[in-house]
Amino acid sequence: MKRISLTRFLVEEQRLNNNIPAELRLLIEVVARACKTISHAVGKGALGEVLGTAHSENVQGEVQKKLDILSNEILLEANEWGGHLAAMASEEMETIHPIPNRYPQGEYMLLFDPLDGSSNIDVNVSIGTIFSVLKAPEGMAIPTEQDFLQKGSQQVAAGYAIYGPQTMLIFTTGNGVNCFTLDREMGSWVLTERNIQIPVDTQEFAINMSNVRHWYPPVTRYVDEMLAGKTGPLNKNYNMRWIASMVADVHRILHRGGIFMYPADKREPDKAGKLRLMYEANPMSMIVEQAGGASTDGKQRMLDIQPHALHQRVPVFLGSKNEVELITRYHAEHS
Ligand code: AHM
Ligand code: MG
Repeated sequence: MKRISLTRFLVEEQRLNNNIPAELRLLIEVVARACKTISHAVGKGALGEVLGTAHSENVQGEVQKKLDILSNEILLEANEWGGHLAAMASEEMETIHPIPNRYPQGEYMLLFDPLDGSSNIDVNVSIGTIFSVLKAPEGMAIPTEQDFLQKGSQQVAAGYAIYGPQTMLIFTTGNGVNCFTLDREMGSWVLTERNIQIPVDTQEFAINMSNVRHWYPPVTRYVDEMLAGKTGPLNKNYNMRWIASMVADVHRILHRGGIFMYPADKREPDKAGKLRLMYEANPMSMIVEQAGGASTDGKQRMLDIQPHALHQRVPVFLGSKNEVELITRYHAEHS
């Protein structure tokens, strides 16, 4: 197999398609390097004394794990000094993190969920890092939280690293989705899949079924129809998978098709669901669309939503195009 490194891929991509400016290339390489460090810490587990809770809460009131905090610090430190960023924002930090003025300011802003799937950390199940890249406002002004509130369609890059049996990096700069595997001996990212495409039809769904009693009618209807199988209205038998790591569930869907759902439910008066628009839904939606899939909040295209808060939550329906269109239609019919 001819080995194409991440660096070579990025340089050639810039040369051929001119869609990865030099600073963005640097940004992706730095994020990839940080993910390698996180992967190393995750891989050590109890031997690195990184498992367990940190006895602190994040801005959403969720208990933080030691690895949540460590991964956040690794990403901040790696990205502060390179001159490619103007500011960062993280699921684990209440407010934005402007680049300290001892370092040069760059033209991009980076958002991340440093370690997604926290409930899986201590049980050795796949977890990941999700990232999203936006352009900073023109001029040299220090970005504010308001500057981050851009629609997902404004993202210039999005990706995730998955820490599973293999460590992989999947990202898009708006020109398809490519996958790199970490060669642990060499310490380098190697291109292992080009232009991933999600099958438009599927017989697999992912949802936390324990919440069934809290769902709204469009979701109950859709899941009931899937469970009815071949003799039901959808005319096929479905299988279910739920890893409880969005990164791992989306990774599976990218490769074999499927629909991932985290709906809003009756427990939350604001009908927002669990997942975060800026750190989870938007980057995953860009990846899924670039792979030929679809993503909505049940009502509209995810990437068209105008954010109103940094830590905003949103219902998520993404994956194989025909299924996402169906559940979105059910929402319209029940409204
Ligand atoms: P996290 O960012 O705190 O880890 O939460 C997000 C995760 C997703 O990865 C996953 O899809 C979901 O929460 C699992 O939720 P549940 O606990 O309801 O299964
Ligand atoms: Mg998360």
